[in-house]
Amino acid sequence: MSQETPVSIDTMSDEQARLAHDELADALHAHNAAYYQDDAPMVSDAEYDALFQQLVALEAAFPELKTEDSPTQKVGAAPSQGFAKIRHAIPMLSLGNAFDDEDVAEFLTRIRRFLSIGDDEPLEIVGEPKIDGLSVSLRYEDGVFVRGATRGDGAEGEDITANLRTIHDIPEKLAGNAPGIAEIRGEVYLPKSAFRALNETQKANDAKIFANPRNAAAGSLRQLDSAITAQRPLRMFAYSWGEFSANVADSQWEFLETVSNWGFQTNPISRLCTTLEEVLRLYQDIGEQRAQLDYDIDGVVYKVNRIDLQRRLGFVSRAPRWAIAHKFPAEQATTILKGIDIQVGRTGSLTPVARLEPVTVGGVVVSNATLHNEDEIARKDVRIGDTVVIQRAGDVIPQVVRPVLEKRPQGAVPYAFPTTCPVCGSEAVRDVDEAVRRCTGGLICSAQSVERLKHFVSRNAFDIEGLGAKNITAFHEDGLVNGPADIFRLAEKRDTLLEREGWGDQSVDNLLAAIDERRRIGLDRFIYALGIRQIGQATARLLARTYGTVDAWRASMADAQDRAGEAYQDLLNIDGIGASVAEDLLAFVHEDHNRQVLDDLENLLEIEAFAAPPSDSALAGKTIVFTGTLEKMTRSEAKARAEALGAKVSGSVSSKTDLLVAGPGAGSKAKKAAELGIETIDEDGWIALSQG
Ligand code: 1X8
Repeated sequence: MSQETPVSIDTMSDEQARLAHDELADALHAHNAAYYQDDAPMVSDAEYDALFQQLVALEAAFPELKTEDSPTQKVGAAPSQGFAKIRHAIPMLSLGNAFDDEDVAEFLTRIRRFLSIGDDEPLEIVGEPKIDGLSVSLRYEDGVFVRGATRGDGAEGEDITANLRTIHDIPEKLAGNAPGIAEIRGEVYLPKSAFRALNETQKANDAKIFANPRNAAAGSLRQLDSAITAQRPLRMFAYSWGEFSANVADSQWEFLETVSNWGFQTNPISRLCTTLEEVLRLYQDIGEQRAQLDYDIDGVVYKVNRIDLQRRLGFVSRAPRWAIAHKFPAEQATTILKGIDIQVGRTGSLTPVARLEPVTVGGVVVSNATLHNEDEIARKDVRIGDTVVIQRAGDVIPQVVRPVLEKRPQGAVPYAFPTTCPVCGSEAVRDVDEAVRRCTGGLICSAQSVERLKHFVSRNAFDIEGLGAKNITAFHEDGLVNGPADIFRLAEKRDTLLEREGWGDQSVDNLLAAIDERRRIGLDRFIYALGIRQIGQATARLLARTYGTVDAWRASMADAQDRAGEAYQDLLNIDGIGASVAEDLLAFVHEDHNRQVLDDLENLLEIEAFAAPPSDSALAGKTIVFTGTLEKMTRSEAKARAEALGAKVSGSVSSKTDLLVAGPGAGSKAKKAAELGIETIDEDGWIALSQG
C-alpha cells in the first residue's frame, strides 16, 4: 500500500505490506517523538499521514509486522542520563502482537507452515501473563549476580546493577548448579498495592504522583540513589534468557522450572498448552483473573515451547517468530472534542489531530488524540463540539473511536478538511485512491523542511545528541539550518549559536562535538535519514546491503534512471523492492536539488560501506536465488537463514547471482544459471553450506 499504488490490504504481497508498514511506522514514530519527548504534543512533528488505523489493519493482516516497537504498540523510552550504557551480549527483542483469536490462530498456522508441522502433530505452546513493567537483563557469572541492565533500545540498555541489587526477587547468588555465564531476563514491576501506598506517601510529602504502577516502577528503577529504590518494594518475574555458557533447558517450560530452582520467581499462572483452544482458554482465564492480580498485565505471551524449534523459527525484524503477545482490549473514556489541528508531515501529508478536554484514561491524562485522516473523520462523522469516545492501549497515542451522537450539540457541522496547506498555503491535493491529502508546496513549505530535518536527526537516523526535534525546529526557524548539510556546517556559525538564549561555550562545544561524532555514519542509516518516501529502515538496509557503498548506490541509481537498462532491473530484482518503491527512490535522486544535498553530505561526511553481518560466513555478501521445491525446510526458513548469514536473496537469476539453490522441479532459473556458469547446488548442499 504505497501512497502511489493503492493496493488494498487483502491483496497485498508481503513485500508491499512491509513497505507500507515501514512508511507508516516511520511517520508515527516521528509523531510519537513529538508527543512524548519534545513536550510539544502533536505539534507538527510526524508525517502523520500514517493513519493509525491503517497500520492496525495492516498489522492485523500481516501479524509478523506487529513488533513491540511498532507505533501501534509502544513509544520508545526516553533516553536518560546518569547511567552507564551496557551493550546486551544478545539483543533484547520485542514481541509481535495478536489482538484477537484469529491473530492467534494465524500465529500458530504460520509456525506450523514454517516448520512444516502437520495439523495432527502436536505443537506445545507456553502461555505466560505479559507483565506491564520494565524488562531487565541480569548477568550471573559463576552463579553470582554481576550486572543488570534495562532493555533500552534492545541493543543497549542502562547499567542499573545497584538498583537491581535492592530487589528481593533478584538473588545475589544462584542456588544449585548454574553455568559460568547465565543471563536471566524478566520483568521488574511494582505491585498494585505498593503503588497505591507509594502514591499516598508521595502525596503526603508533596512529591510526584505516579500515573500508574509501570511509571512508578520505572521511576524507582531509574533512581540514581539506590537507597530510594530500596524503599520501593519492586518485584520481578523471570521468563527468558540472554547469553548462556551451557545448555540448561530444552524447552521454555523446563527453563522456567530451572530458574525457579535457582531462586527466581516465575509466574504461577503460566500454563503449558497443546492446542489453539487451550491457548485461548488460558487467555480467557487470565483475563478473568486480571483485576484480582496484584500486578498489572496487558496481555498473555505465547511461546513455542521447544527451544530447538525456536532456533529454527528465528526472527523477523527484531521480534521472534516463535512468540507473540496476545493483548487485552484497550481502555476507553469519553470527553469533548474542542478542535481539530492539522499537522504537515515530511512528505507534505496533512494529519488531523483532535484537541480534547483533558480526561483520564487508564491512569493517564489525555488531551489530544489522533483522527488519522480525512476519510476517518468523514466516516466517523466526528464534529467539533462532539462528545467523543477515546481509547488508549499501552503507551500508544490515544485514538478517537467515535462520537456520542446523543450528546451532539445543536448546530454542530460536519468537519471540512482543509484543501490548502495550513503552513505554506499551497494547494493540498489527494491522488486518486490515496487516503492522504498532501501539501504541494514541496521545497517552499517550511513545515515539510522542518519535518525532513527532524527525521534526519531522529533516533534511527543521525541521532545527534542534543539536536532533537526542538532544537532543529528552532535552528530552522532562525535560518541557521535550512537543509541537512547545514547541520555539519554549524561550526562556522559558532558565534550565532552563542548569541542564542540558553547557549554558552560549553553547550555549543558539546553540540558541535556531538555533530562531529556523527560525521561517520553507516550507509543504511544514511539512506534512511534522507527521508525518501517509502524508504523506511528495512528498505534502507536492503539497499545498503545490495549496493554496499554510497558511490555504488548513487552510480546505480543514476544508471537505473534508464528504465530499460540493467541497473533498473537489478533494483527491481532486490527481493523486497517493487516498482513503486523504485519510482520514489529514482524520483528522489533525479531531482537536482536532492543530488546537490547528497553531494554536500558526501563532502561533509564519511559514509561507511555496509558491513554484512557475520563476516566470517562464506555466504556474507553473496547473492542467492532459491528455485524448485525445498523438502527439508520451507522457502521462508531458507531465506531467513541466508539473510542471517549476510547473504542477499534475489528472486531471479542474473549475472550478479553467486549461487543458485535448486530443488526438484527447478526450471528456467536453473537453465539460465547453467548458461551463465553460476554455481548451482541442491538442498543438501545448501544445508551443509548454511550450517558449516
Ligand atoms: C516481554 C514480556 C514477556 C513476558 C512477560 N512480560 C513481559 N512484559 C513473558 O514472556 N512471560 S516476554 C517480553 C519480550 O520478549 N519482549
